[in-house]
Amino acid sequence: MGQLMAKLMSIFGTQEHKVIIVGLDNAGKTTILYQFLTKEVVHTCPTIGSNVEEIVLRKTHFLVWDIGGQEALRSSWTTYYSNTEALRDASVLIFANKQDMKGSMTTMEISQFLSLSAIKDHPWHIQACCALTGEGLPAGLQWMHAQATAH
Ligand code: G3D
Repeated sequence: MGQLMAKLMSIFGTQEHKVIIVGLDNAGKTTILYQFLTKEVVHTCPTIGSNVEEIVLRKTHFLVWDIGGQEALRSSWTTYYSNTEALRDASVLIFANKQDMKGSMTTMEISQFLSLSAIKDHPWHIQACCALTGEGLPAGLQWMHAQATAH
């Protein structure tokens, strides 16, 4: 059945990819997701749940789970990982949000601080953005789309 669905989806040109958003409280996760949902370049489906939204970009469906960042919830993160492609072909997109704020770290500084260059087994990309204006978000989404359709 799963294979049949995969075949049908490939015939009709739609692919679904599960995405999880993690980050500290107040980082801007909800604002970023909201920006994606309100931009005209992206078609969205009605809200699936309080923290699950579907974003469709050029026939590629992203089922996006904002699973919050509160420490108390972190032990439950792994329950969201099944079928996220997170453990196998995961790509990691880091949004360096709040670039409008004075003193915000640059992508270069964040890369060094998080030792991102040490990530060798997954493609990763750091994208400067400002979720309030939406600046930088389309570029991040394009990267995500390119990664998703490359596999
Ligand atoms: P979270 O979902 O990660 O917890 P939110 O974070 O999306 O709720 O955002 C937390 C606060 O940061 C919000 O402010 C939001 O407006 C603000 N914020 C998000 N992105 C940016 C940004 O790029 N620049 C600036 N300056 N602020 C941003 P409030 O005041 O509503 O709590």
